[in-house]
Amino acid sequence: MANLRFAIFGTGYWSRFQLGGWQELEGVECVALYNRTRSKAEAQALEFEVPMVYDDPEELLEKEDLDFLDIITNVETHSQFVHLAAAHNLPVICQKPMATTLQEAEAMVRTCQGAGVPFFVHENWRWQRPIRQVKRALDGASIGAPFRARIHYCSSYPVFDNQPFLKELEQFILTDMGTHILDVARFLFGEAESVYCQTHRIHRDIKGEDVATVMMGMASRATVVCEISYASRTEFERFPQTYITIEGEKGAITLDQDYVVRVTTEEGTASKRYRPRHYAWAEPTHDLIHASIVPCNANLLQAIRGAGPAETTGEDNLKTLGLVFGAYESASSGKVVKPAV
Ligand code: 89Y
Repeated sequence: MANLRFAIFGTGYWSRFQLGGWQELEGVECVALYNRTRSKAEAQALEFEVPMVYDDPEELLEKEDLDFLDIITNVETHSQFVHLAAAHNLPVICQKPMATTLQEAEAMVRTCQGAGVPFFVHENWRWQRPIRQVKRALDGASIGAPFRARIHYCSSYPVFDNQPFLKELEQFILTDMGTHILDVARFLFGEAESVYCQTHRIHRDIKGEDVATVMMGMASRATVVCEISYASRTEFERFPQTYITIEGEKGAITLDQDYVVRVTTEEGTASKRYRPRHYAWAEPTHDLIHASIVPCNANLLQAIRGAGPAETTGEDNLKTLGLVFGAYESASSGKVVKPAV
């Protein structure tokens, strides 16, 4: 089978990890990079042996024969480039968050549906090895139906050092990390029926909120609380680990510090550590996140090949954004709201 050929738009902070992730997979090759500042694309092309570089997205799409497009630009340009891909009948992947507003995201999904163009969101958090194991344990049903869960992602990691643009976002932690954490909630517990949220801004030098607490009533009747923060001093700093506690009718599952998953039933507790793999292109401090790019890309690739479904289609990710924007609505009104999608 011939390799699937794709191009990347955007060669900033994240794209080198995305490129590393793609190079772990068989049957797919990046043939071109676009970036507004050409020199950045050239440097990355050299490092990852990508043959062509462009500073004009239209020119790239005219000259290259592609099977799909991977958009890794900043969020403000996602919509423009997804519409461009749809106009070229090109299957398209875009980074989270899909868009800056729900309306913009809905238009992106609608346009791709109308054009018959497959559209995916690169939502990798749910592909982290320990989180997949929590899902397997939950599906194994030994703990019975879950009635309450807590998903906890809180640290004082200096996130703005690597990604200074995050300081400028009027809506920060729910768009940056809420997209991931609320998506994990949907992955594990299904859809929500109600959302209540409170936020805080603790860092003085940023525009948006850096702490959010979201409580959801799920269609399954379970209660799920998500705690998200980059302003929480902890005894053991474990960025970027997510901790999870699930209480079920017959037992409990926890994902604790250092990737340990514990399943407790009346028979006792079974525990095992699910460390992420380290890839040569990944930053060791970010192994958990970077390693999850590989199965996420593999899942999207199988869908692009028509060999199976993708978990994080644009349509599916709208529901995650419905929770994110529902949470903002609740935080500003002080009321319990329905998910915005
Ligand atoms: O941008 C965020 C992401 O997707 O994972 C962690 C991060 O880099 C900082 O919050």
